[in-house]
Amino acid sequence: MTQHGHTWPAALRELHPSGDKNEMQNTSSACFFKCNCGVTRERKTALPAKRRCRRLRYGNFPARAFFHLESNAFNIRHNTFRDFVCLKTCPSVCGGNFELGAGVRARGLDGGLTPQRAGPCPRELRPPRPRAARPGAGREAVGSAEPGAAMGKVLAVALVGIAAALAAERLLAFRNRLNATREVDPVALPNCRLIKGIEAGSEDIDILPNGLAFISSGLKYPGVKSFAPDKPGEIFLMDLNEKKPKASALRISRGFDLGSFNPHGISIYIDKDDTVYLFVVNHPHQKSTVELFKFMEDDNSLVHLNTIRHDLLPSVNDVVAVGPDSFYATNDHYFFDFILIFLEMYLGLTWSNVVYYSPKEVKEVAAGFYSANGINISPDKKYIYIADIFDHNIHVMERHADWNLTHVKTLQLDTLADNLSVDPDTGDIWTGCHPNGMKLIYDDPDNPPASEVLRIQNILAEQPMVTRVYAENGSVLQGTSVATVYNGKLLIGTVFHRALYCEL
Ligand SMILES: [Ca+2]
Ligand SMILES: [Ca+2]
Repeated sequence: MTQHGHTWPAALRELHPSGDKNEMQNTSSACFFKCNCGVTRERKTALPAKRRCRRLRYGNFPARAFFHLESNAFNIRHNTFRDFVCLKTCPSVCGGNFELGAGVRARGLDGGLTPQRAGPCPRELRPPRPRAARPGAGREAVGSAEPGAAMGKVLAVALVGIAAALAAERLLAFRNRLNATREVDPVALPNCRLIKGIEAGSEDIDILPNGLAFISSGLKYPGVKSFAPDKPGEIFLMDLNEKKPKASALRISRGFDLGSFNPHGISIYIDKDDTVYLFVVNHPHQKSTVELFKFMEDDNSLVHLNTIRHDLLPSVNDVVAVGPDSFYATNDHYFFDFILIFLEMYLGLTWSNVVYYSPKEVKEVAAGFYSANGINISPDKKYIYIADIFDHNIHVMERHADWNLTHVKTLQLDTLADNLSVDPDTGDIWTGCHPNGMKLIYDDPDNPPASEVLRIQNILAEQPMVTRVYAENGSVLQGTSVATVYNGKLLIGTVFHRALYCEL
């Protein structure tokens, strides 16, 4: 008798001698209490694992059998029958050769059987558990069948545990790098006002010795908010000699793709002939370039001279110019794609570096940073300062004649230092900082990223003096990235928010 090419089990053939398909399908539940199929020791003891039994077939009957722990019996399930057929031994190993005993419970069967609800076998008729039935053989056989599966489970649990522990440890380290729990204690400055016209960032600021300040604005950076996502970036100019200085956008010469202008870190270089060059880190179309401009003071414009791209400059954050066409640049990450940057940060990879660029030579000069960000040079040009924003510190590196750098010291802070400015008169380092980097990333309008400005005096001394000049919870200024001084005036810029002008 076949159905769909399979042989019906002997048990059902006995219950349904007619072999009527519909009749057999009416069997929703039956429990066979006696069977004696002469199961071999090895095969029987190999069965009690539920998963293993699931793969078994009831002879040629296309059913799935599994061991039912509660009833201590093997259940057989088949789509044709909507419920279980319950046997006290697994018939799949009997090849259908087993005896039906008394007490068959079934529903919808002919032959005087009482319809009953499906359920486990009656307790008194349950067979002993396989191990108890043949203690010696069972243990021996179980011992030979289970260690592999058990070892696999132990290994799986161990791997999951290790992965979970690693993920938790990385998450904790990630939160620590972002200073995720820090709240800022405010430090007020009395004579400050927001700079009109700057609403969508002032990520970096550099000031000429004559008091003209360049402000890069409109940065769109992966994972960071923008108040003007569709508007190209701009470079603002501000004359700090004026009584009430205003910021105005500089005109940029034709031939430069203004539509994709996405300015980030900047640096001024004054040549021997007093030509002023402005180096601007740019991210057109999610790439990194360094744009070289010449500043035309007469008509407040920038003439674009060159676009610098290089494989060693994949994710530039800031530059410090050291010649009319050469600079040091920080790569804040190895990647520039948001997901990959996030992974790089989350895993705590120290793949960020500093690169020296000149038309003749491009080379890595420092490496091993979590995220090298602001960079600047001492007034005597001997030292390069590098902020590792996620390591909460500033590295002092000695500059050599071949432009290589060697580490001198590291100043540890409790904040995420972004760009670095150097007071040309005193050599003090000023930095705009993110007290809590998590707020910068998550950008909750009710809990905005705060602002903090530090002044570092005598960084080469054994005990440099670090002063919190300004700190604020984000209600005025969100996400400070730069602070720079000129003649008793302080400009404070932000990654994507506004800018502050203060008189000290
Ligand atoms: Ca800079
Ligand atoms: Ca920066």
